[in-house]
Amino acid sequence: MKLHQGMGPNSYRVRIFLKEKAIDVPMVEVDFAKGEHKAPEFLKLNSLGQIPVLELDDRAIITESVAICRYFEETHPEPPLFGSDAVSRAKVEMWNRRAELVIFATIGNVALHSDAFFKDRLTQFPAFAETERRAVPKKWAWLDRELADGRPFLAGDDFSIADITAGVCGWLGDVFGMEIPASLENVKRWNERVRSRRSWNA
Ligand SMILES: N[C@@H](CCC(=O)N[C@@H](CS)C(=O)NCC(=O)O)C(=O)O
Repeated sequence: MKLHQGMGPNSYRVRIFLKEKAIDVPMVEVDFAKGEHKAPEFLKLNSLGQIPVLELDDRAIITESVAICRYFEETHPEPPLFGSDAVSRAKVEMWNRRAELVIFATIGNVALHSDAFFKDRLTQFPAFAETERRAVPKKWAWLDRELADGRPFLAGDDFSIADITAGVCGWLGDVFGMEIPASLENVKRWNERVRSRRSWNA
């Protein structure tokens, strides 16, 4: 088994997940700077030319960071990071989707539409990047209101993939100059909780 991974929030999500589960997987570093993710050999693994990619021993390929995490949840159920009963599983799914659709997508749009790295991948609209940049604090403020009930993690009492996704959004925001507003006490406490885990430096 090999995990093809490298820079960026999606590989980071999987590495954090593996560390939470204490699973050791051989890693292959894919170098964006050298264009390794668009090389013909790599496109055979993932036709979208993106990382991470999990290659199993029988050569089965799994792409999409959350699908890769789900595979490891099945093979290593403890500790559960996708919930442990009907309600908690649904809540984890709900919060992971919300983190991706509300926060990750907004920060991602800023990066996609303003960073030189993506200039050949899409037509960039700098004005859209600016609109999205201004929207980021409002997305965190929404999460702050959600966390005002005092729950420690996004989906409830237990740390989950949803916290990994949203935590990585905080990191991505730092990288692109969109720090979580310091006034948001609930998000600040949650973010510190996530960053203090041993998996954070994965
Ligand atoms: N939905 C995919 C997104 C994968 C993705 O966008 N990976 C980025 C790095 S974080 C990438 O490989 N970007 C290069 C490109 O899209 O050309 C996932 O969750 O794994």
